Amino acid sequence: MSDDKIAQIVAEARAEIAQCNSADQIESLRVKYLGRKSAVVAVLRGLKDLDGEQRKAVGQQANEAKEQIELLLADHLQSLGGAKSSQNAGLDYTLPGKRYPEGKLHPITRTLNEIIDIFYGMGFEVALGPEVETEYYNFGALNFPPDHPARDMQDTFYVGKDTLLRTHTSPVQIREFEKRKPPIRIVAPGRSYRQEAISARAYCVFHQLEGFYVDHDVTFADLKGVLVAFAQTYFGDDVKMRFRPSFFPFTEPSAEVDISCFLCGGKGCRICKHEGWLEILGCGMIDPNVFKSVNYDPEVYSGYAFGMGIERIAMLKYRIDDIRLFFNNDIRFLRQF
Ligand code: 2NL
Repeated sequence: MSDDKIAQIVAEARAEIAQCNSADQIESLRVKYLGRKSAVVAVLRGLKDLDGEQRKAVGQQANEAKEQIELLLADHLQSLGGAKSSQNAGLDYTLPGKRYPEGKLHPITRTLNEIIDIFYGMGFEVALGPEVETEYYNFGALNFPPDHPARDMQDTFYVGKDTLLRTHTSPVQIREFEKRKPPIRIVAPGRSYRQEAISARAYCVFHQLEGFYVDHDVTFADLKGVLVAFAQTYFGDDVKMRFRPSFFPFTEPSAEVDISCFLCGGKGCRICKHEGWLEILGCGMIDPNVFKSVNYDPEVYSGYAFGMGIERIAMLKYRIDDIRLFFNNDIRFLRQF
């Protein structure tokens, strides 16, 4: 077939397509010009009988003709659609879509969610409470003596004579104790505030997750079981755990808890400062005086409680060396999570 012949087919197709006023007509022209029995396809089929040079030239022309006719059909179909319904007027469904920027969770939100999920899976409910608290809920009910240094204005943000920004999430737990009866198994995540000298390790705002379980006959062994399960789920099955005696006003006995360094496996590295251990949380058996503040009989009930700083956990997990990065909202930092 000659160049002229191919050009003529395209011209005929163009004229016929222009006359169409329905999608069905367009479809029958698609069959006529591009279907199995069409002239263009016949040319493409006959290529195998041509010699090298000719095959290349004719093949190229036939393919261009096919593309042109396809385009004419698509364009006309679209103009028909536009006339029929104003909704998709001028819409070209073949254009590439718009890319919308992807949002991300803040690394602290993400860390909190992951930790909450682990405790939720072990039967803990989630409770929230106010960030502005009274001295009683933040300190008094938790067995802080009246002259305890943490109550000092140096350490706590007071917003009134008796009101302050909570320095931990423990008041949420006191409020839950008052509202309900054991057995209670709860985690309380949220923002806390401390008036501290700001540095790479300390900031005036941080996030805490505290948890507790109160029932008959709750023991330190129950606490250990839950914390080991948490640490192995979050940091990896191989992590070991160590409990060091410590002191908190609201628990007795109390312990600080380390995990074996998940980076070096306990051999010693930069992250664990060559100790082989990383401190991740504090815990203990709830002090009888805390039970007395909420009218639970400490002879009837016992319970454990624990608390962890989320920034600290996230810094270990993602190897971040300055806590302030979580609060600057530098998009270059946040994008990495
Ligand atoms: C830490 C240590 C801890 C608790 C928090 C708690 C709460 C109630 C009663 C008893 Cl209502 N205890 N919470 C107990 C032990 C340790 O936190 O290092 N936090 C960052």
